[in-house]
Amino acid sequence: MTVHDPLDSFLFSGNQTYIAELYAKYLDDPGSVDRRWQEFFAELHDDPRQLAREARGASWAPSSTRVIGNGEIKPMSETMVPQAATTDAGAFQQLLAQRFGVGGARQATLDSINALMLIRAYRIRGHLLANLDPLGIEPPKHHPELDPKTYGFSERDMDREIYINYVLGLESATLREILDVLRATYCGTIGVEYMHIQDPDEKSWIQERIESIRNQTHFSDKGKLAILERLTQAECFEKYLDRKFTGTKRFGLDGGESLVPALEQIIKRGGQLGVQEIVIGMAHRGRLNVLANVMGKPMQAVFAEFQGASAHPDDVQGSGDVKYHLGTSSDRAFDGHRVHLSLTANPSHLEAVNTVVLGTVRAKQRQRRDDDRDKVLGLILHGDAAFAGQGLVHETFTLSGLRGYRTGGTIHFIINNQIGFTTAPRFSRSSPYCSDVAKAVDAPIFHVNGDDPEAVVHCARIAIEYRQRFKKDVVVDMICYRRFGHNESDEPAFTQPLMYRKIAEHPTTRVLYVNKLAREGLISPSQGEDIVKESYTRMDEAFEASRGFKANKADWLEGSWSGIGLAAADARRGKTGVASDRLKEVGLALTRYPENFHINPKVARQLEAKRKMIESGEGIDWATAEALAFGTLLADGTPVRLSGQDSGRGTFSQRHSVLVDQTSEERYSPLANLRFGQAPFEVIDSPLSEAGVLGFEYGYSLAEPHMLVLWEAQFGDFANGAQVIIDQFIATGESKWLRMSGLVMLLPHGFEGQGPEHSSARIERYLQLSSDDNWQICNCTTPANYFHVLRRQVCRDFRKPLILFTPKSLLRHKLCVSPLADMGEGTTFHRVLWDGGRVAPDNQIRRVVLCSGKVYYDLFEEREKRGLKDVYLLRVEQLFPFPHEVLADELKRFSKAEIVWCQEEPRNMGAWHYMFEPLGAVLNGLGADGNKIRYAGRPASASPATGSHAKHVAQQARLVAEALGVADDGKRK
Ligand SMILES: Cc1ncc(C[n+]2csc(CCOP(=O)(O)OP(=O)(O)O)c2C)c(N)n1
Repeated sequence: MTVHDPLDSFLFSGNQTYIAELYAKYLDDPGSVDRRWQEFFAELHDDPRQLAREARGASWAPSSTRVIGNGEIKPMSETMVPQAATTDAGAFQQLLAQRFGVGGARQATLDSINALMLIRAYRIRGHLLANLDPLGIEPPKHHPELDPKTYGFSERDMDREIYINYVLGLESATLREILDVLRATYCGTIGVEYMHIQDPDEKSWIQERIESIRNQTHFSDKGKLAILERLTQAECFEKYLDRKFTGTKRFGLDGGESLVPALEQIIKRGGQLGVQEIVIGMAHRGRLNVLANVMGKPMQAVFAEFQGASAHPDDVQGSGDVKYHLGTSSDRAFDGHRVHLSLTANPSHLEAVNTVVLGTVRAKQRQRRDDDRDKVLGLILHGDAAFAGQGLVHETFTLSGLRGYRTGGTIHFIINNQIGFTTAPRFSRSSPYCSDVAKAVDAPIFHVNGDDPEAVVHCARIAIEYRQRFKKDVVVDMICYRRFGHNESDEPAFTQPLMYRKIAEHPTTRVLYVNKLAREGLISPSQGEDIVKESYTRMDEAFEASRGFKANKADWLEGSWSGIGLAAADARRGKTGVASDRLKEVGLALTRYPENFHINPKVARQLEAKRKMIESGEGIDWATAEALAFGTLLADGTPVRLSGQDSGRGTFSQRHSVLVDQTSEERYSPLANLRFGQAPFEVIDSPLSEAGVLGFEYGYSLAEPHMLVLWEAQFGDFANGAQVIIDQFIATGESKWLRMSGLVMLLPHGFEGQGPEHSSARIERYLQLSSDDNWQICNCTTPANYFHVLRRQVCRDFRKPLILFTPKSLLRHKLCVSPLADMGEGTTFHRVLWDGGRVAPDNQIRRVVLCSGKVYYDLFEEREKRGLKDVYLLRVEQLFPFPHEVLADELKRFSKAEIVWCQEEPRNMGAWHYMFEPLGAVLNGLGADGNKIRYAGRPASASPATGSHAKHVAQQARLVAEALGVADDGKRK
């Protein structure tokens, strides 16, 4: 159905005078009018509640003033003041008859409805006609829904008075005036998309906020000068760098300078609205400019880094990073409001920093007791190509409204320079705007022409106001251009010759603004030049000071990190054992739930089994050991946060950290109800995302060293989807950016015949990334060691990420249990575990089989079954840092024995390639031949595991037999 059809079929059928009445009925109850009329009114694309609001008139509409197209506000004449704007159809008719005469009422009714439809079309699609592109590459196209002709209006109708009942703040106006208002509001240098928002309050807030002022802030002279000053600083900074360090990569902001006054506005207005801290994430483009001109990083430090100085003092280790990835923090104060700013360090991988920022924001909100989430704000800057292209952007939005992850809305600012390296937008997205993904969460989107700095600042202001009010994400899409190549040594004309010819002729935003202010008589062009000179003088001074500049302090281990230090070179045990009465107290509390709670009978049995374990102090299984680790930390005041897919129950139904009432679905967590005064426990079933959620938890751990923060993969190999977070942040963050993290990654791993996709957590990948003491990689075989390794994370005075391979079948394996005493006072984590069976004296040991993880139990059971006494099993529980001394101590007992490394992973996977060298070195150190380590495991393979269960069983039997040195049929080789 076209917009026009119903007009033909209904309006000209002789029943026109009833339309208003029908319309009012429709507003009250859409079902009360004929289906075809419903369709007709529904074409207005809105919900009845919103229409009713409009029919009543805007809440902000001046009751005694009349606004016309040019924004001028005139007093309404007495005769034009209605009794009250109303939805009552009779009153509406009466009013029209009064104003337009009985004969004119019919036309007036039609005009009103048509005008209303036109207005609504502009609200929805006015942005299509907006002047958004500073280069004017593609002029706005005609759109029929924005053409008055579509609604039956012709040129002749332009000056006829139309009653529109305070929509747009106008009681009545001519079509010409209405169009003027609409074009000023919706088609100027700002195009707003907000009509997709489902929530009526949010939608009408935006509508009122922009329509009441025709979407324009009238800046004071002081405000305009401040904008000019910030623009000038932004432009001169890039030019100065270009002049002093010609050809050096800086990923300049040139063409997008309005970003700087816009960020100032967010900080300033945010401060007025209660924001105390802003966590910023951004990529390369304009980062140096933001560091210097927004974050207040001393210019001499920036210049010194260009001259090769390190960002850190000489005595601080680490590989460092290029200057356009570094983070920093500072305080800014506006009008007495102090706002702490921190720019998160980020890797080259675009958009990867997004959820890291969110996690940090959430942690800081907790630290500041910011329950309303209005004190700490996340602000993420994006490039247009990256925003449209990277899936992590979607994951970022997905987290925005979820329990456990929400941060009260993020401001997204897109520096939309209409190019991604060399690729034009039409080749880099299928959607009309780069920002369209934001519509998935109903975020309002402000497209704004970057050459109108006042409009950009205006949008920034509305964005922060919206965020503070509704605690939801909002997007500013600043359309600008990139004056030079992707970086400063790049030739853009190879691929965009026409665009770059236009850019070459295009004056800078600053020049355009100086001209505008000169036209307004606020400054003379020479005053604009004075501001430029001042800026250069300041930078010259900083440049001079930069020559001898040396960073004297590394910006780490401050704030919530104070008291945390560097790791020592010892066993790093920490005090992880817990007094037995505390263990029992916590253990029994784990089995309690409210009396009237309708627990699932199977879960009740599990809790009962747990109670017996605790009471007897024997047979503590994996999940109970984990709960004891969490519970003892909580009881002693350390909060625990675990997030992952289905982590509350646990993928393998092992955890049940959240009990669900079988009649009401109410949730109860024993770990959150252990004792009065305990620390909070949070377990969150995450959305089905790996990269986004892992990034979030990493970000959380960056801000909060005094909490056990864990992320759990459903199966270990799903972490592949988060590889960028693992490679770019977790493995390297301390080395590149001096940022510690105590994050734990729980990765279910083990070859149990479940096929290629659920067996391997890809141990080899983590081991390959291990160096420089960057993290810890453990694969524990006992619940007690699991208990200790978890507690160790927060019981020492340094933090390192922990990559922990966790079991599946061992969760219910009769041998995989520990006595409570192994968690008691004085007990500790063991990097290497000795043989748990009865074996021959050391000098009679024929073989030492080293292994890690679940295969130990396969080896153990087979050895016991075969009654072998001369094979010793040594478990490497911590693969990295490699436990040289402990292994040397153990292995020196068996000087005559053959050394075997056994693994269930294929030869090209697992720990084999990693182990060979350091284990060989240990053996060489003992006078043995380190090259003679034997391999027992699956042969090399492209896929981690077979899909055939029978084949799996045969392979497993073979590798176990090989390791034990017996034939597969049970005979000794
Ligand atoms: C995930 C990822 N893929 C590829 C790159 C290489 N790369 C660096 S910048 C860039 C273009 C980015 O374009 P856009 O997001 O529009 O930002 P701009 O550089 O134009 O500011 C590309 C492809 C990268 N850094 N990250």
